[in-house]
Amino acid sequence: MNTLENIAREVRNTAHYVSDNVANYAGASGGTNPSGEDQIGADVWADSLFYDSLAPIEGVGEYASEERETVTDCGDGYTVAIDPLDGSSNIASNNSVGTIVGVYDAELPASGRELVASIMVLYGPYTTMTVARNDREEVQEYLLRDGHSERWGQFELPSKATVVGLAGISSNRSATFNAFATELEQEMKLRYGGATVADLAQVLEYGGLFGYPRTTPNPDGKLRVHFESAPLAHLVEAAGGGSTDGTQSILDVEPDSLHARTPTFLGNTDLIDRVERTLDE
Ligand code: FDP
Repeated sequence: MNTLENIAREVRNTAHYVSDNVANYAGASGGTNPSGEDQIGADVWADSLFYDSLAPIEGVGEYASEERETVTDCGDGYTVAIDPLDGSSNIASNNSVGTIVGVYDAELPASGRELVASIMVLYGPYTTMTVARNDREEVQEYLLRDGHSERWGQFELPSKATVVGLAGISSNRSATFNAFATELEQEMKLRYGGATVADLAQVLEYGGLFGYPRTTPNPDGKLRVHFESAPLAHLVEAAGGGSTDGTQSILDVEPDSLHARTPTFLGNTDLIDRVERTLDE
């Protein structure tokens, strides 16, 4: 089994465990993550589970996590960058959360062009894992249940766009962006929950656009390039969609630090073009 298969297998095994046990950590509080945000106990717990399963894999050279200040050296090979529990502020209200994994053939900081694989796990009413690998043609979706995974079919973004989910309080967004958001909400159904993986899953299933723009509190956007934006852009682009930071594919964003952020838009390519035309004005 090669390294990418071992990584996918360990993500799957750990995701089963997270899915079965996350309720035990729902109310637990944690510290502060390297981006200065409150962690809940589940963030720290999930990070240590994924570290224990991914760092020992032969061919994994570095483990980087949204929950850790620095990269941990663990041998020679790929850098695994992970958001162990994306959208964890949704746990208190018992809404969906996810895990995002990017496998880079480079040390960080690195652009998404160095990604060789991306994985997204969605802990919803049931748990799914979606995998894009540069050595595979198709994006594969798996259903995780009863301790094993079943292939669920290949993933391709629907050509018709029907849902839109845009983050941020409108008074914290630009007037240009708000006018664009109103336009989109007249054309498509609003689907926004506040966990990137879950919101993106709507777009992957129904076609549309997910976006976290620049806001007053987060002038560079909120999502982190290495842990969220680039791996998800890699996955969406492999599924036939597009990504942009407003001017270029997110895969071309060159982060200057481990926890760098970027405005993030993911979805159907015609909508990504419209985002770029609008934000360029
Ligand atoms: P969370 O802080 O709950 O972990 O970047 C993490 C993230 O969730 C994304 O999953 C989500 O899209 C976004 O932050 C939501 O943030 P706000 O509710 O602060 O806008």
